Amino acid sequence: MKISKGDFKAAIIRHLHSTLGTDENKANNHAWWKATCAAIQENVLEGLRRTQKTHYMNDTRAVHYFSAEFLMGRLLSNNMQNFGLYDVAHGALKELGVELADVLEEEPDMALGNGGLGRLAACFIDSLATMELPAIGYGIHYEHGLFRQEIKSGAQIERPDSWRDYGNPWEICRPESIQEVSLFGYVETKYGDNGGIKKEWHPGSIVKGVPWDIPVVGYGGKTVNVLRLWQSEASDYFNWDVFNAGGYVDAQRENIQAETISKVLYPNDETEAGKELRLIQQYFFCSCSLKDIIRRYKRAHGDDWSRFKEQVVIQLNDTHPAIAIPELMRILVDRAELDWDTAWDISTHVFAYTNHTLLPEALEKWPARMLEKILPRHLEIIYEINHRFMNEVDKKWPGDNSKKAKLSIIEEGPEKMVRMGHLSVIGSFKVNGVAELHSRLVKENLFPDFDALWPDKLTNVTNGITPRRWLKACNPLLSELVDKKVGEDWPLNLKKLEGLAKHATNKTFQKSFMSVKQKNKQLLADEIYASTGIQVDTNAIFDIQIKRLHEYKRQHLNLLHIMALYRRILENPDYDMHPRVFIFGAKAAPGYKLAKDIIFAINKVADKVNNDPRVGNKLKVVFLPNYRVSLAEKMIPACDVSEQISTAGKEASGTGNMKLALNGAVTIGTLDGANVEIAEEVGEDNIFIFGMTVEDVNALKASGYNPKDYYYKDAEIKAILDWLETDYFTPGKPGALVSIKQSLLDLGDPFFVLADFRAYSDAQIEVDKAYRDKARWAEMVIINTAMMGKFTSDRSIQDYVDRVWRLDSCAVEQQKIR
Ligand code: NBG
Repeated sequence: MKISKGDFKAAIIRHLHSTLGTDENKANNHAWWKATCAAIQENVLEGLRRTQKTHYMNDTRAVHYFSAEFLMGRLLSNNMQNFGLYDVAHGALKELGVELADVLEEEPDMALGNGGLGRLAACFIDSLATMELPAIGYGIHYEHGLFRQEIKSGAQIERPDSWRDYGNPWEICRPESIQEVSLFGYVETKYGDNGGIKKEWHPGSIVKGVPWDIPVVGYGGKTVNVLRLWQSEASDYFNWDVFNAGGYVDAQRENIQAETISKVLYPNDETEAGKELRLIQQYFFCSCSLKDIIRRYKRAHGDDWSRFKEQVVIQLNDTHPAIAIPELMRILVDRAELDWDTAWDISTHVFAYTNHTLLPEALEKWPARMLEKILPRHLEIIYEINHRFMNEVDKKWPGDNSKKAKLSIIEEGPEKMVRMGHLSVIGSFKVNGVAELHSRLVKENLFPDFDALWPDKLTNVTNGITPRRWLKACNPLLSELVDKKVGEDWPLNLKKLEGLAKHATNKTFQKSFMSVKQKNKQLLADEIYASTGIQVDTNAIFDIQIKRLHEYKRQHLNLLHIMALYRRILENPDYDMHPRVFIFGAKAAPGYKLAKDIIFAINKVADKVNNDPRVGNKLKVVFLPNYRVSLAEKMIPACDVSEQISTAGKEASGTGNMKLALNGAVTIGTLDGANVEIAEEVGEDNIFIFGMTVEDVNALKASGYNPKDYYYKDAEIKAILDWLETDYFTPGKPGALVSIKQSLLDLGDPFFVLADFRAYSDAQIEVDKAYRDKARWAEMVIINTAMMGKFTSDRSIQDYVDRVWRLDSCAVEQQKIR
């Protein structure tokens, strides 16, 4: 039973009056947004209540997804879609004289993540709720999410993000579930009468974790799970001590320190921060979450720990929450007083770990000294875990000390380091990579000895994306067309899209499909004009690279190719190419100098190209500032060519590649990450694969790669790199772009940009040719959409359920939507 437009209108007005204290005549878009959210939230909260009750009554086993990042984006449109209320709300607001599209724009993105890893977590909790699986997401309630990016004179400037400055209508504070977290201090060893030893941690500081719940509505609106995010506060207990001693100012200072913990998201993507505060953040949310899980378990099972591993599975999203492993051991051994073996048996049946990268700079390691200072008891526990593990290694490889050194959690050296990846593998019952190729490399290169020791532990779960947000909500025109061809249930069963394939050569269908693309391109062109003042022609190829800025993702390879095209046009005004608009969206980590230089270079080349009358409409370059989920939702439906050009072996999976192909873009890419599986699905005729494979890269590395060979051999490469050194793109400032040339020539081109340049350029010529053959292109595009069924996050979640979690779904009774 669904609510009528009239009733929904009444609900919005009711909230305008009694929740917001304003009225129809005074309300601005922000107030309309909040009132609409509040009207939807009525259903959300009813669904949440029913879900929690159902899960409690059925005493369900649940997965707990521990992640330092959840990149949720906006929630209103999604929640409306999931309750089937989108059209009702649209109509209701229209009658009130308000445009839904304008209202949706009022919502700030919830950007509590950096990139792929955080967005994956958001897609996964969407699928978990949709598939009616009992699940809780656990993370940090950052006051400031990922920085807002501004571009000033071509350069990235970081501004604080304040996503909840004017209140967030979705989150619910749960003071009744506050937890306390200990930090610092020392460990006392107590000797019992029976000769037993007991450890007692005397913390030096205690902070409070305040939970905020974000309801996660499944598609269809039946199950509503929660994302529980912890906010740090000074604990009353701690403050009183200082306060009573007359230290009012000191008490305030402690306040600030405690609150610092959840203040900001570290803006580093794929780089370990190595900072004390980061470790404290990690421990803070893990400790709060574990205590929360245990509180819930005890409500049903009291002090009987024997069913804990049956009821609880915890997925560690990368090593960021790895400290949860010794924390659970501490709780079980020191607090619950279980013996070590029983505790370890429980722990190692509860945790599973997902690895998201092979990049060495992203593999977390903490100085043992730092751990000792912040979490002294945990360091002891880690040593004990390691000691017992080393015995196991010795049984398998007797006397082999080099094996031990390789496998040890502790890395010896001038500074003793704790390897969180090793701890995660040892403490988990399953470890997975995020695409077939990546998982193979995890086995072969990252953890080969662990694989030899425990042959069934390492596995693969290829990433996925939620088709609810990444097609249905973000691309209504295409969704409507798809509905007509294959029925309306594809958002729940994405393989249904395969039904489009048989129409791929049908002229009428091609025309409808391409006309949708054209309209989406117009919408993006308007957005580009509004935010940059650049006019682009929608008949041009829209070529898009959107992802964090990183050398391994090779935005600079794209840039060098743009410069090559520019040169070719200048040298030959009749250079034969279909007009193309290269569009970028990317944030660079604030401390990543070369990444910021690449953004600067893209903008400088854009200035020049876009304003050069000799180029005309053939070439345009656009850098859209502040790339984020809501901007992605506008860019992805408009894309013709999807750039997935990382150095083979470096991109664990990629998920943007899936979103773009799903929305009818053709990929130009390397055989890296999930590109490999996308190629398998769409077939080699419907994707442009170029460049070196992992094996080629390894061989070239082994034989000694010298980028200068390519520089001297290929006149075009030489000309482009030399161009970077002049002041052509930065008038009056020669050398402003030279760091890129230096990294490619003098610093050895660590990501093989020059080695792949010619193959890339050749593949782009093929793309150009294919696009000009309208029928061929339309067919390719349709096949891409049709064959993306594998990449729904529902399939990923089903794989986790089958291979890792062993979880049953639990039906929640449908509510009457109001
Ligand atoms: C990223 C990988 C991506 C992958 C996402 C999600 C990290 C550490 N890794 O390739 O680089 O798609 O994780 O798995 O953010």
